[in-house]
Amino acid sequence: MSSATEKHAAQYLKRFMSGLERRNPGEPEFHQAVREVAKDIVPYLEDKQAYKDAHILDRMTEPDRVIVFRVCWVDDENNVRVNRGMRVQFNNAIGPYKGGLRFHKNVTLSVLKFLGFEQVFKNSLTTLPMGGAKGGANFNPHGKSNGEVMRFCQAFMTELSRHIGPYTDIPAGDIGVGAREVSYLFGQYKRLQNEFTGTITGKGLAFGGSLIRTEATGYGCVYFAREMLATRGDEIRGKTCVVSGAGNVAQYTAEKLLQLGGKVVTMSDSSGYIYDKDGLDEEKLHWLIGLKTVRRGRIHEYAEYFGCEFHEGKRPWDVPCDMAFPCATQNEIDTADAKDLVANGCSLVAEGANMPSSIEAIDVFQDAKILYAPAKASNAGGVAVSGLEQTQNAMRLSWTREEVDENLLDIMQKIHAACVEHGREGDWINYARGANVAGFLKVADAMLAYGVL
Ligand code: NDP
Ligand code: 2IT
Repeated sequence: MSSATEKHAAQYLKRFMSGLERRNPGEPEFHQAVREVAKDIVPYLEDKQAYKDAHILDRMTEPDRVIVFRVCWVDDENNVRVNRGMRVQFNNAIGPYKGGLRFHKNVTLSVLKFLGFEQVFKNSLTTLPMGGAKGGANFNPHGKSNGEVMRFCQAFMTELSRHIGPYTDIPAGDIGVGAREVSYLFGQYKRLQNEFTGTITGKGLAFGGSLIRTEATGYGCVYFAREMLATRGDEIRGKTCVVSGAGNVAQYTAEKLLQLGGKVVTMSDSSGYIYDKDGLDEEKLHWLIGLKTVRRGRIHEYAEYFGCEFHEGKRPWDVPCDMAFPCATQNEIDTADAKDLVANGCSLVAEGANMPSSIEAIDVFQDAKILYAPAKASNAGGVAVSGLEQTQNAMRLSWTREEVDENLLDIMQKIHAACVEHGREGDWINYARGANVAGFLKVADAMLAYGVL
Protein backbone atom coordinates (compact mmCIF):
# COMPACT_ATOMS: atom_id res chain seq x y z
CA MET A 1 0.00 0.00 0.00
CA SER A 2 1.42 3.41 -0.95
CA SER A 3 1.97 5.94 1.81
CA ALA A 4 -0.72 8.23 0.26
CA THR A 5 -3.26 5.38 0.41
CA GLU A 6 -2.21 4.59 3.97
CA LYS A 7 -2.69 8.22 4.94
CA HIS A 8 -6.10 8.35 3.29
CA ALA A 9 -7.18 5.16 5.10
CA ALA A 10 -5.97 6.53 8.45
CA GLN A 11 -7.96 9.75 7.95
CA TYR A 12 -11.07 7.83 6.89
CA LEU A 13 -10.79 5.53 9.94
CA LYS A 14 -10.56 8.55 12.23
CA ARG A 15 -13.69 10.15 10.69
CA PHE A 16 -15.55 6.84 10.67
CA MET A 17 -14.84 6.15 14.35
CA SER A 18 -15.67 9.65 15.54
CA GLY A 19 -19.02 9.40 13.70
CA LEU A 20 -19.73 6.00 15.23
CA GLU A 21 -18.82 7.21 18.74
CA ARG A 22 -21.05 10.29 18.31
CA ARG A 23 -24.02 8.18 17.18
CA ASN A 24 -23.54 5.63 19.99
CA PRO A 25 -22.62 7.63 23.10
CA GLY A 26 -21.68 5.82 26.31
CA GLU A 27 -21.02 2.49 24.61
CA PRO A 28 -17.27 1.87 25.14
CA GLU A 29 -17.35 -1.89 24.53
CA PHE A 30 -19.20 -1.41 21.25
CA HIS A 31 -16.74 1.28 20.14
CA GLN A 32 -13.84 -1.04 20.97
CA ALA A 33 -15.25 -4.00 19.01
CA VAL A 34 -15.94 -1.84 15.95
CA ARG A 35 -12.52 -0.15 16.10
CA GLU A 36 -10.78 -3.53 16.23
CA VAL A 37 -12.56 -4.54 13.00
CA ALA A 38 -12.50 -1.15 11.23
CA LYS A 39 -8.73 -0.72 11.60
CA ASP A 40 -8.34 -3.75 9.31
CA ILE A 41 -11.37 -3.29 7.06
CA VAL A 42 -10.94 0.41 6.23
CA PRO A 43 -7.46 -0.05 4.65
CA TYR A 44 -8.68 -3.25 2.95
CA LEU A 45 -11.51 -1.31 1.30
CA GLU A 46 -9.21 1.44 -0.07
CA ASP A 47 -9.22 -0.05 -3.58
CA LYS A 48 -12.65 -1.71 -3.43
CA GLN A 49 -15.03 0.95 -4.64
CA ALA A 50 -18.18 -1.20 -4.83
CA TYR A 51 -18.22 -1.80 -1.03
CA LYS A 52 -17.43 1.85 -0.38
CA ASP A 53 -20.16 3.16 -2.71
CA ALA A 54 -22.70 0.89 -1.00
CA HIS A 55 -21.58 2.11 2.48
CA ILE A 56 -21.31 -1.51 3.60
CA LEU A 57 -19.21 -0.77 6.71
CA ASP A 58 -21.66 1.93 7.87
CA ARG A 59 -24.52 -0.52 7.40
CA MET A 60 -22.71 -3.39 9.13
CA THR A 61 -22.08 -1.27 12.23
CA GLU A 62 -25.76 -0.37 12.67
CA PRO A 63 -27.83 -3.25 14.13
CA ASP A 64 -30.92 -4.34 12.19
CA ARG A 65 -32.89 -3.77 15.40
CA VAL A 66 -32.60 -3.70 19.19
CA ILE A 67 -35.40 -5.07 21.35
CA VAL A 68 -35.51 -3.87 24.98
CA PHE A 69 -38.07 -5.13 27.46
CA ARG A 70 -39.03 -5.27 31.14
CA VAL A 71 -38.72 -8.60 32.95
CA CYS A 72 -40.77 -8.87 36.18
CA TRP A 73 -40.58 -11.82 38.54
CA VAL A 74 -41.11 -12.65 42.20
CA ASP A 75 -38.19 -13.77 44.41
CA ASP A 76 -38.28 -16.35 47.22
CA GLU A 77 -39.15 -13.66 49.79
CA ASN A 78 -42.14 -12.56 47.69
CA ASN A 79 -40.46 -9.32 46.55
CA VAL A 80 -41.29 -8.09 43.06
CA ARG A 81 -38.06 -7.82 41.05
CA VAL A 82 -37.55 -5.86 37.82
CA ASN A 83 -34.78 -6.49 35.30
CA ARG A 84 -34.08 -5.30 31.77
CA GLY A 85 -34.02 -7.85 28.95
CA MET A 86 -32.54 -7.14 25.53
CA ARG A 87 -31.95 -8.77 22.17
CA VAL A 88 -29.70 -7.11 19.60
CA GLN A 89 -30.56 -8.57 16.18
CA PHE A 90 -27.47 -7.31 14.44
CA ASN A 91 -27.39 -8.70 10.92
CA ASN A 92 -29.23 -11.49 9.08
CA ALA A 93 -27.67 -11.08 5.64
CA ILE A 94 -26.38 -14.68 5.49
CA GLY A 95 -28.86 -16.54 7.72
CA PRO A 96 -31.28 -16.24 10.65
CA TYR A 97 -30.01 -14.29 13.67
CA LYS A 98 -27.93 -16.54 15.94
CA GLY A 99 -26.09 -15.88 19.16
CA GLY A 100 -26.13 -16.37 22.89
CA LEU A 101 -27.91 -14.87 25.89
CA ARG A 102 -25.89 -13.43 28.78
CA PHE A 103 -27.24 -13.08 32.32
CA HIS A 104 -24.78 -10.99 34.32
CA LYS A 105 -25.06 -7.98 36.59
CA ASN A 106 -22.91 -5.88 34.23
CA VAL A 107 -24.96 -6.48 31.07
CA THR A 108 -25.60 -3.20 29.23
CA LEU A 109 -26.68 -2.32 25.71
CA SER A 110 -23.03 -1.55 24.92
CA VAL A 111 -21.94 -5.05 25.96
CA LEU A 112 -24.68 -6.74 23.93
CA LYS A 113 -23.97 -4.58 20.87
CA PHE A 114 -20.27 -5.46 21.00
CA LEU A 115 -21.14 -9.14 21.33
CA GLY A 116 -23.76 -9.00 18.54
CA PHE A 117 -21.34 -7.21 16.22
CA GLU A 118 -18.58 -9.77 16.87
CA GLN A 119 -21.08 -12.58 16.35
CA VAL A 120 -21.82 -11.42 12.78
CA PHE A 121 -18.17 -11.94 11.78
CA LYS A 122 -17.73 -15.11 13.82
CA ASN A 123 -20.81 -16.78 12.39
CA SER A 124 -19.72 -15.85 8.88
CA LEU A 125 -16.34 -17.52 9.53
CA THR A 126 -17.97 -20.82 10.55
CA THR A 127 -19.02 -21.39 6.90
CA LEU A 128 -22.59 -22.07 8.13
CA PRO A 129 -25.62 -19.92 7.17
CA MET A 130 -26.03 -17.90 10.38
CA GLY A 131 -26.58 -14.19 10.98
CA GLY A 132 -25.45 -12.49 14.20
CA ALA A 133 -27.31 -11.51 17.38
CA LYS A 134 -26.82 -11.35 21.14
CA GLY A 135 -29.16 -10.85 24.06
CA GLY A 136 -29.46 -11.10 27.78
CA ALA A 137 -30.35 -9.28 30.95
CA ASN A 138 -28.80 -7.45 33.89
CA PHE A 139 -29.80 -10.41 36.05
CA ASN A 140 -27.22 -11.84 38.45
CA PRO A 141 -27.72 -15.61 38.81
CA HIS A 142 -25.16 -15.81 41.68
CA GLY A 143 -26.86 -16.68 44.94
CA LYS A 144 -30.30 -17.20 43.36
CA SER A 145 -32.27 -20.37 44.08
CA ASN A 146 -33.28 -22.75 41.29
CA GLY A 147 -36.85 -21.52 41.64
CA GLU A 148 -35.80 -17.90 41.24
CA VAL A 149 -33.71 -18.70 38.16
CA MET A 150 -36.64 -20.64 36.69
CA ARG A 151 -39.13 -17.83 37.27
CA PHE A 152 -36.74 -15.29 35.82
CA CYS A 153 -36.09 -17.42 32.71
CA GLN A 154 -39.81 -17.95 32.17
CA ALA A 155 -40.58 -14.23 32.51
CA PHE A 156 -37.69 -13.37 30.17
CA MET A 157 -38.86 -15.85 27.54
CA THR A 158 -42.49 -14.74 27.75
CA GLU A 159 -41.42 -11.53 26.01
CA LEU A 160 -38.49 -12.83 23.95
CA SER A 161 -40.63 -15.58 22.39
CA ARG A 162 -42.41 -12.98 20.23
CA HIS A 163 -39.17 -12.07 18.50
CA ILE A 164 -37.47 -15.42 17.83
CA GLY A 165 -38.16 -18.60 15.85
CA PRO A 166 -36.38 -21.33 13.88
CA TYR A 167 -36.14 -19.16 10.74
CA THR A 168 -35.88 -15.81 12.54
CA ASP A 169 -33.55 -15.88 15.52
CA ILE A 170 -32.10 -18.80 17.49
CA PRO A 171 -30.62 -17.89 20.91
CA ALA A 172 -28.19 -20.02 22.96
CA GLY A 173 -26.14 -19.73 26.17
CA ASP A 174 -23.32 -17.41 27.22
CA ILE A 175 -22.11 -16.15 30.62
CA GLY A 176 -24.66 -17.09 33.28
CA VAL A 177 -26.77 -19.08 30.82
CA GLY A 178 -25.82 -22.76 30.88
CA ALA A 179 -27.69 -26.06 30.61
CA ARG A 180 -30.09 -25.20 33.46
CA GLU A 181 -31.11 -21.82 32.09
CA VAL A 182 -31.38 -23.05 28.47
CA SER A 183 -33.74 -25.80 29.67
CA TYR A 184 -36.02 -23.35 31.50
CA LEU A 185 -35.96 -20.96 28.52
CA PHE A 186 -36.68 -23.66 25.93
CA GLY A 187 -39.45 -25.20 28.08
CA GLN A 188 -41.24 -21.86 28.29
CA TYR A 189 -40.76 -21.15 24.56
CA LYS A 190 -42.18 -24.55 23.60
CA ARG A 191 -45.14 -24.04 25.90
CA LEU A 192 -45.95 -20.56 24.58
CA GLN A 193 -45.60 -21.47 20.89
CA ASN A 194 -47.19 -24.90 21.21
CA GLU A 195 -44.52 -26.07 18.77
CA PHE A 196 -41.40 -28.21 19.18
CA THR A 197 -38.79 -26.51 17.02
CA GLY A 198 -35.05 -26.24 17.63
CA THR A 199 -35.30 -22.57 18.60
CA ILE A 200 -32.49 -22.27 21.19
CA THR A 201 -29.35 -24.35 21.03
CA GLY A 202 -27.38 -25.94 23.82
CA LYS A 203 -30.48 -27.96 24.70
CA GLY A 204 -30.33 -31.12 26.82
CA LEU A 205 -29.69 -34.38 24.94
CA ALA A 206 -33.18 -35.65 25.82
CA PHE A 207 -34.87 -32.77 23.98
CA GLY A 208 -32.98 -32.02 20.80
CA GLY A 209 -29.52 -31.07 22.06
CA SER A 210 -26.37 -32.05 20.22
CA LEU A 211 -23.54 -34.15 21.55
CA ILE A 212 -20.32 -32.07 21.90
CA ARG A 213 -22.17 -28.72 22.13
CA THR A 214 -21.18 -28.44 25.80
CA GLU A 215 -17.52 -29.03 24.92
CA ALA A 216 -17.49 -27.25 21.55
CA THR A 217 -16.19 -23.77 22.37
CA GLY A 218 -13.29 -25.04 24.49
CA TYR A 219 -12.41 -27.96 22.21
CA GLY A 220 -12.61 -25.69 19.14
CA CYS A 221 -10.33 -23.14 20.76
CA VAL A 222 -7.66 -25.79 21.40
CA TYR A 223 -8.07 -27.22 17.87
CA PHE A 224 -7.42 -23.71 16.57
CA ALA A 225 -4.34 -23.32 18.79
CA ARG A 226 -3.06 -26.67 17.49
CA GLU A 227 -3.42 -25.44 13.89
CA MET A 228 -1.50 -22.26 14.73
CA LEU A 229 1.32 -24.23 16.39
CA ALA A 230 1.51 -26.52 13.35
CA THR A 231 2.42 -23.51 11.16
CA ARG A 232 5.61 -23.34 13.26
CA GLY A 233 6.13 -27.10 13.33
CA ASP A 234 5.19 -27.17 17.02
CA GLU A 235 2.61 -29.01 19.13
CA ILE A 236 0.64 -28.77 22.40
CA ARG A 237 2.31 -31.69 24.17
CA GLY A 238 4.50 -30.50 27.05
CA LYS A 239 3.38 -26.86 26.93
CA THR A 240 2.51 -25.02 30.15
CA CYS A 241 -0.88 -23.36 29.76
CA VAL A 242 -2.54 -20.55 31.70
CA VAL A 243 -6.34 -20.59 31.52
CA SER A 244 -8.68 -17.94 32.96
CA GLY A 245 -12.32 -18.55 33.87
CA ALA A 246 -13.82 -21.70 35.35
CA GLY A 247 -17.08 -21.80 33.39
CA ASN A 248 -18.14 -23.70 30.31
CA VAL A 249 -15.44 -22.44 27.95
CA ALA A 250 -12.58 -22.67 30.45
CA GLN A 251 -13.55 -26.18 31.57
CA TYR A 252 -13.47 -27.73 28.10
CA THR A 253 -10.45 -25.73 26.97
CA ALA A 254 -8.64 -27.28 29.94
CA GLU A 255 -10.03 -30.75 29.18
CA LYS A 256 -8.82 -30.73 25.55
CA LEU A 257 -5.43 -29.28 26.57
CA LEU A 258 -4.99 -32.15 29.04
CA GLN A 259 -6.06 -34.72 26.42
CA LEU A 260 -3.40 -33.36 24.04
CA GLY A 261 -0.61 -33.43 26.65
CA GLY A 262 -0.67 -29.79 27.77
CA LYS A 263 -0.06 -28.78 31.40
CA VAL A 264 -2.81 -26.50 32.74
CA VAL A 265 -1.65 -24.58 35.82
CA THR A 266 -4.34 -21.93 36.42
CA MET A 267 -8.11 -21.45 36.43
CA SER A 268 -10.02 -18.42 37.76
CA ASP A 269 -13.35 -16.84 38.54
CA SER A 270 -14.35 -13.28 39.41
CA SER A 271 -12.86 -13.72 42.92
CA GLY A 272 -9.29 -14.65 41.86
CA TYR A 273 -7.23 -17.49 40.42
CA ILE A 274 -5.75 -20.78 41.55
CA TYR A 275 -2.14 -21.68 40.65
CA ASP A 276 -1.67 -25.44 40.66
CA LYS A 277 2.05 -25.84 39.92
CA ASP A 278 1.72 -29.63 39.45
CA GLY A 279 -0.96 -29.04 36.85
CA LEU A 280 -4.58 -30.15 36.72
CA ASP A 281 -5.34 -33.74 35.82
CA GLU A 282 -8.57 -35.40 34.70
CA GLU A 283 -9.68 -36.06 38.28
CA LYS A 284 -9.02 -32.51 39.51
CA LEU A 285 -10.80 -31.06 36.48
CA HIS A 286 -13.79 -33.32 37.07
CA TRP A 287 -13.92 -32.06 40.67
CA LEU A 288 -13.75 -28.45 39.45
CA ILE A 289 -16.58 -28.99 36.93
CA GLY A 290 -18.71 -30.39 39.77
CA LEU A 291 -17.81 -27.40 41.97
CA LYS A 292 -18.86 -24.93 39.29
CA THR A 293 -21.85 -26.58 37.61
CA VAL A 294 -23.46 -28.61 40.43
CA ARG A 295 -22.41 -27.05 43.75
CA ARG A 296 -21.98 -23.55 42.22
CA GLY A 297 -19.04 -22.81 44.54
CA ARG A 298 -16.05 -20.44 44.39
CA ILE A 299 -12.62 -21.17 42.92
CA HIS A 300 -10.74 -20.86 46.26
CA GLU A 301 -12.41 -24.14 47.28
CA TYR A 302 -10.21 -25.88 44.68
CA ALA A 303 -7.08 -24.44 46.31
CA GLU A 304 -8.24 -25.59 49.74
CA TYR A 305 -9.21 -29.08 48.54
CA PHE A 306 -6.10 -29.80 46.47
CA GLY A 307 -3.64 -27.68 48.46
CA CYS A 308 -2.38 -25.10 45.96
CA GLU A 309 -2.04 -21.30 45.75
CA PHE A 310 -5.08 -19.01 45.58
CA HIS A 311 -4.53 -15.40 44.49
CA GLU A 312 -7.50 -13.38 45.63
CA GLY A 313 -8.77 -10.62 43.34
CA LYS A 314 -5.99 -11.27 40.77
CA ARG A 315 -5.82 -12.45 37.17
CA PRO A 316 -3.35 -15.18 36.17
CA TRP A 317 -1.35 -13.38 33.46
CA ASP A 318 1.90 -13.00 35.42
CA VAL A 319 2.24 -16.77 35.79
CA PRO A 320 5.03 -18.00 33.46
CA CYS A 321 3.59 -20.05 30.58
CA ASP A 322 4.02 -21.11 26.96
CA MET A 323 0.39 -20.49 25.99
CA ALA A 324 -2.50 -18.42 27.38
CA PHE A 325 -6.23 -19.09 27.01
CA PRO A 326 -8.38 -16.22 28.31
CA CYS A 327 -11.81 -17.83 28.79
CA ALA A 328 -13.63 -15.58 31.31
CA THR A 329 -14.82 -12.21 30.00
CA GLN A 330 -14.10 -9.05 27.98
CA ASN A 331 -11.08 -6.85 28.70
CA GLU A 332 -9.46 -9.26 31.12
CA ILE A 333 -6.00 -8.70 29.52
CA ASP A 334 -4.69 -5.12 29.55
CA THR A 335 -1.39 -3.75 28.25
CA ALA A 336 0.54 -4.62 31.42
CA ASP A 337 -0.86 -8.17 31.43
CA ALA A 338 0.08 -8.62 27.75
CA LYS A 339 3.61 -7.38 28.45
CA ASP A 340 3.92 -9.80 31.39
CA LEU A 341 2.81 -12.70 29.20
CA VAL A 342 5.29 -11.90 26.42
CA ALA A 343 8.15 -11.19 28.85
CA ASN A 344 7.56 -14.54 30.59
CA GLY A 345 7.84 -16.48 27.33
CA CYS A 346 4.23 -16.91 26.24
CA SER A 347 4.23 -17.53 22.49
CA LEU A 348 0.55 -18.23 21.82
CA VAL A 349 -2.69 -16.57 22.93
CA ALA A 350 -5.98 -18.14 21.83
CA GLU A 351 -9.10 -16.29 22.97
CA GLY A 352 -11.92 -18.45 24.33
CA ALA A 353 -13.81 -15.48 25.76
CA ASN A 354 -15.18 -12.67 23.57
CA MET A 355 -12.85 -9.62 23.34
CA PRO A 356 -10.74 -10.60 26.37
CA SER A 357 -7.78 -8.50 25.17
CA SER A 358 -7.83 -4.70 25.00
CA ILE A 359 -6.80 -3.16 21.65
CA GLU A 360 -3.48 -2.11 23.22
CA ALA A 361 -2.89 -5.66 24.53
CA ILE A 362 -3.44 -7.02 21.00
CA ASP A 363 -0.83 -4.52 19.76
CA VAL A 364 1.66 -5.95 22.28
CA PHE A 365 1.04 -9.51 21.01
CA GLN A 366 1.26 -8.47 17.38
CA ASP A 367 4.40 -6.35 17.87
CA ALA A 368 6.05 -9.38 19.51
CA LYS A 369 4.88 -11.50 16.52
CA ILE A 370 3.54 -14.25 18.76
CA LEU A 371 0.66 -16.46 17.62
CA TYR A 372 -2.46 -14.48 18.53
CA ALA A 373 -5.94 -15.85 17.71
CA PRO A 374 -8.84 -13.38 17.97
CA ALA A 375 -12.04 -14.61 19.62
CA LYS A 376 -14.15 -14.47 16.48
CA ALA A 377 -11.90 -17.17 14.99
CA SER A 378 -10.78 -19.25 17.98
CA ASN A 379 -14.06 -19.42 19.91
CA ALA A 380 -16.32 -19.99 16.88
CA GLY A 381 -16.57 -23.71 17.65
CA GLY A 382 -19.43 -23.14 20.09
CA VAL A 383 -21.73 -21.40 17.67
CA ALA A 384 -20.60 -23.76 14.90
CA VAL A 385 -21.88 -26.77 16.86
CA SER A 386 -25.02 -24.75 17.65
CA GLY A 387 -25.45 -24.57 13.87
CA LEU A 388 -24.97 -28.34 13.69
CA GLU A 389 -27.58 -28.74 16.46
CA GLN A 390 -30.04 -26.83 14.26
CA THR A 391 -29.16 -29.08 11.32
CA GLN A 392 -29.85 -32.20 13.41
CA ASN A 393 -33.13 -30.71 14.69
CA ALA A 394 -34.24 -29.96 11.12
CA MET A 395 -33.33 -33.51 10.03
CA ARG A 396 -34.97 -34.97 13.16
CA LEU A 397 -31.99 -37.10 14.03
CA SER A 398 -28.88 -37.04 16.23
CA TRP A 399 -25.32 -37.52 15.13
CA THR A 400 -22.76 -39.45 17.19
CA ARG A 401 -20.09 -37.74 19.29
CA GLU A 402 -17.49 -38.69 16.69
CA GLU A 403 -19.49 -37.22 13.80
CA VAL A 404 -20.03 -33.89 15.55
CA ASP A 405 -16.43 -33.71 16.75
CA GLU A 406 -15.14 -34.39 13.22
CA ASN A 407 -17.36 -31.62 11.87
CA LEU A 408 -16.14 -29.24 14.58
CA LEU A 409 -12.49 -29.99 13.80
CA ASP A 410 -13.15 -29.53 10.07
CA ILE A 411 -14.79 -26.14 10.68
CA MET A 412 -11.95 -24.94 12.95
CA GLN A 413 -9.43 -25.98 10.27
CA LYS A 414 -11.41 -24.07 7.63
CA ILE A 415 -11.49 -20.96 9.83
CA HIS A 416 -7.74 -21.27 10.34
CA ALA A 417 -7.20 -21.58 6.59
CA ALA A 418 -9.36 -18.48 5.94
CA CYS A 419 -7.33 -16.49 8.49
CA VAL A 420 -4.08 -17.58 6.85
CA GLU A 421 -5.40 -16.70 3.38
CA HIS A 422 -6.38 -13.16 4.35
CA GLY A 423 -3.87 -12.52 7.13
CA ARG A 424 -0.51 -13.52 5.72
CA GLU A 425 2.13 -10.78 6.13
CA GLY A 426 5.44 -12.16 4.87
CA ASP A 427 6.29 -15.11 7.09
CA TRP A 428 3.97 -13.97 9.89
CA ILE A 429 0.20 -14.50 10.03
CA ASN A 430 -1.95 -11.64 11.27
CA TYR A 431 -4.87 -13.81 12.42
CA ALA A 432 -6.87 -10.78 13.58
CA ARG A 433 -6.80 -9.17 10.15
CA GLY A 434 -7.38 -12.51 8.44
CA ALA A 435 -10.48 -13.16 10.56
CA ASN A 436 -11.83 -9.65 10.10
CA VAL A 437 -11.45 -9.66 6.32
CA ALA A 438 -12.69 -13.23 5.79
CA GLY A 439 -15.67 -12.71 8.11
CA PHE A 440 -16.50 -9.38 6.48
CA LEU A 441 -16.42 -10.56 2.86
CA LYS A 442 -19.25 -13.10 2.97
CA VAL A 443 -21.64 -10.76 4.78
CA ALA A 444 -20.65 -7.77 2.63
CA ASP A 445 -21.18 -9.70 -0.60
CA ALA A 446 -24.64 -10.79 0.52
CA MET A 447 -25.51 -7.20 1.43
CA LEU A 448 -24.23 -5.90 -1.91
CA ALA A 449 -26.38 -8.45 -3.73
CA TYR A 450 -29.53 -7.38 -1.87
CA GLY A 451 -29.20 -3.74 -2.97
CA VAL A 452 -30.00 -0.96 -0.52
CA LEU A 453 -31.69 -2.49 2.54
P1 NDP B 1 -19.82 -19.18 32.23
O1 NDP B 1 -20.90 -18.39 32.86
O2 NDP B 1 -19.94 -20.65 32.14
O3 NDP B 1 -18.43 -18.86 32.94
C1 NDP B 1 -17.94 -17.57 33.01
C2 NDP B 1 -16.65 -17.58 33.79
O4 NDP B 1 -16.02 -16.32 33.67
C3 NDP B 1 -16.86 -17.81 35.27
O5 NDP B 1 -15.75 -18.47 35.81
C4 NDP B 1 -16.98 -16.38 35.79
O6 NDP B 1 -16.68 -16.24 37.17
C5 NDP B 1 -15.95 -15.69 34.95
N1 NDP B 1 -16.29 -14.27 34.83
C6 NDP B 1 -17.43 -13.75 34.34
N2 NDP B 1 -17.41 -12.41 34.43
C7 NDP B 1 -16.23 -12.09 34.98
C8 NDP B 1 -15.61 -10.89 35.31
N3 NDP B 1 -16.23 -9.70 35.11
N4 NDP B 1 -14.36 -10.93 35.85
C9 NDP B 1 -13.74 -12.12 36.07
N5 NDP B 1 -14.29 -13.31 35.78
C10 NDP B 1 -15.50 -13.29 35.23
O7 NDP B 1 -19.62 -18.54 30.77
P2 NDP B 1 -18.91 -19.16 29.49
O8 NDP B 1 -17.78 -20.03 29.89
O9 NDP B 1 -19.95 -19.68 28.61
O10 NDP B 1 -18.35 -17.83 28.80
C11 NDP B 1 -17.03 -17.34 29.03
C12 NDP B 1 -16.62 -16.45 27.88
O11 NDP B 1 -16.67 -17.22 26.65
C13 NDP B 1 -17.52 -15.25 27.62
O12 NDP B 1 -16.74 -14.20 27.10
C14 NDP B 1 -18.46 -15.74 26.51
O13 NDP B 1 -19.00 -14.68 25.76
C15 NDP B 1 -17.50 -16.57 25.69
N6 NDP B 1 -18.08 -17.57 24.81
C16 NDP B 1 -18.93 -18.52 25.26
C17 NDP B 1 -19.41 -19.48 24.40
C18 NDP B 1 -20.27 -20.61 24.85
O14 NDP B 1 -20.58 -21.48 24.03
N7 NDP B 1 -20.66 -20.69 26.12
C19 NDP B 1 -19.10 -19.45 22.96
C20 NDP B 1 -18.13 -18.44 22.60
C21 NDP B 1 -17.68 -17.55 23.50
P3 NDP B 1 -17.86 -16.02 38.24
O15 NDP B 1 -18.55 -17.34 38.33
O16 NDP B 1 -17.15 -15.62 39.48
O17 NDP B 1 -18.75 -14.94 37.69
O1 2IT C 1 -20.33 -16.07 21.86
C1 2IT C 1 -20.80 -17.09 21.33
O2 2IT C 1 -20.44 -17.48 20.20
C2 2IT C 1 -21.78 -17.88 22.09
N1 2IT C 1 -22.07 -17.55 23.23
C3 2IT C 1 -22.45 -19.07 21.45
C4 2IT C 1 -23.59 -18.65 20.57
C5 2IT C 1 -24.44 -19.77 20.03
O3 2IT C 1 -25.41 -19.42 19.35
O4 2IT C 1 -24.14 -20.94 20.25
